[in-house]
Amino acid sequence: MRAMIMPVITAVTLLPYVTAFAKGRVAVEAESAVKIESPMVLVTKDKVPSGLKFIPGASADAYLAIPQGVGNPPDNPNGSATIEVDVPTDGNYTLWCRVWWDDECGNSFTVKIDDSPPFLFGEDATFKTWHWIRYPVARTAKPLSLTKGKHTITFLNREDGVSLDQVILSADKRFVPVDCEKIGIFTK
Ligand SMILES: [Ca+2]
Ligand SMILES: [Ca+2]
Repeated sequence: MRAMIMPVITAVTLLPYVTAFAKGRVAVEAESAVKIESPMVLVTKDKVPSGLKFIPGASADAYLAIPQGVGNPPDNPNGSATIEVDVPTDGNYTLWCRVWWDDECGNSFTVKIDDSPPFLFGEDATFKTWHWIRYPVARTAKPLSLTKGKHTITFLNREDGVSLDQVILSADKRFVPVDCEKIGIFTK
């Protein structure tokens, strides 16, 4: 009898552990944005807005940019992109973005998820190369708590001279994007 009961007890005790380490992520191209407001622009290898130079190495040869010199708040409060994502599971998420920063006055966005209060994204010191950065930065900080289903991520103009290539929301704390990442919804 004892041998038959034990496995049942083990399975029940493991459940909270599994939930706490929920995985899953959604990865999209920034240029899949459903709404792009000037001076945020779409840049593709074949169609580069005047005054801009195409930055090679972007996934799918396309990205979003706020060109250097167009101005930023408070002088120019405009410029945004809204991206829709389908979150695979309820969970605590890290936002990862593949970005290109021109310089220390072009290394951040203001980001909003749905109607959440806006937060500062970026301000790292890696310039003139495509690289991945995350929010929240510290693993101890409060992650983004999201429900399964559709959500919008809005990138707002905070500094000009910034580009955005890919966007990932990941519930897996151990997931770290490397180069151009596969697009899609991953449940493990
Ligand atoms: Ca700038
Ligand atoms: Ca891209």
